[in-house]
Amino acid sequence: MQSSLLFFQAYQWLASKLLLWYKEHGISNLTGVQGAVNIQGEDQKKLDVVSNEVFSNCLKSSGRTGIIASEEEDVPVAVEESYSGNYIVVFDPLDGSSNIDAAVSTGSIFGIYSPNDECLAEIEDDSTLDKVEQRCVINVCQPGSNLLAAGYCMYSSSVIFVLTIGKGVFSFTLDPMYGEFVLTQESIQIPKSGKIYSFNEGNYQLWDDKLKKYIDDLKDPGPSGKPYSARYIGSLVGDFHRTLLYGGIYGYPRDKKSKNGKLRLLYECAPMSFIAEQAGGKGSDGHQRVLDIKPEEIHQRVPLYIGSVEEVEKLEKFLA
Ligand code: P6P
Repeated sequence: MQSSLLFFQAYQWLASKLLLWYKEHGISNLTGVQGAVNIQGEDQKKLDVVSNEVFSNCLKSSGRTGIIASEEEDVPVAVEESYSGNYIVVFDPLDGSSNIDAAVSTGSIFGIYSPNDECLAEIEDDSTLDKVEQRCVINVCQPGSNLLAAGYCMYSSSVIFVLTIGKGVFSFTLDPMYGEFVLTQESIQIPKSGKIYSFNEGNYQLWDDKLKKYIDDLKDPGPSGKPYSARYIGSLVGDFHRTLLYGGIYGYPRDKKSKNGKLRLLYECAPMSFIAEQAGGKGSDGHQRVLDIKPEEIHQRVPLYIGSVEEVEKLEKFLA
C-alpha cells in the first residue's frame, strides 16, 4: 500500500526530528502553544502545526493521495491535480499533544480509504472542499467497508509504528542508529481479557449510572481479592498501545458535557478499532461496532470502548 509506505517515510522524518526535539525541546523552542485554536476548540501546539505540515506535504507529493482530512484542518483538502492519486487519507498528526511539554508519550494516527473515482472526479484540485465535496468524502469514508489500512506511530521511550492493511497487525520500531524502522512484532493478538482499565475517572460524576456501575464493579476485589488496575496516560496512542499488548480496556465515554464523547470517528476511533479487530480485539461505541457507524461529518465524535474482546463485551452488557 503506497500511502502506508509514505507514512513510513513521513514517520521516519518526523520521528527522527521529534526525537531530536524531545531531547532538546527546552532549547528548540518547539514546545508550548502556537497561539491558535483548531476546529476542535483545542489550543494548537507548535508541534501540532509542524506535524500536520509534514504529513500533508508528504502525502501531497506521494502521487497516491487524492484527498487529505486532518484533525488540524477545518475541512478536507484535495491534492493538486498534477500530484493527485485516489486514496483518501485521514489523520490526527499529533494526538495527545497536551503531553508534549512534559515529554509524555504522544502519537500520530491515520486511516486510508479506498479510491472512489466518481467522488474524486467531482472535486476541484488543490482546494479546500465545499459542502458538496465534503459529502462525497463522507460517503467514501465508510469505516466498515472502505477502510483499507490504519496505523499509528507512538513517540515514547521508543518510536513504534503499528500498521494493519487488513491482514493482521504488525509493529516496527525505529532504530535511531540507522534511522530505519525494523519489524519487531508480527500478527499481534490482544489478550482475550485483561484486568487493566483506562478511563479518565475525573469525569465519573458526568457519566450515566450504568457506566458508573461498570466502573464500580471493576474496583470490587471480588473472590480473587484483586480489583482491576487503573492506567491512564491521557494519550490515546499510548493507552491503546499498552492495551494492544497487555489487554484490558480503554474508554472515552459520552458524558453530560460531551454528548458524543471526545474522540473523532474518522481519524481516531475507526483506525484504532480496525487495528483492534485485526488483533482479535473489539472497538465499540458501547452498543455497536465502531466500524459499523456511518459517518455524518468529517470531525464527528463518538464514544469509544476498545481492547480485549471479553472486556469490551463486559462493558457492553453493563450499558445494555
Ligand atoms: P482527557 C488527547 O487530547 C486525546 O484526544 C486522546 O489522545 C486522549 O486519550 C484523550 O484526548 C484525553 O482526554 O479529557 O482525558 O484529557
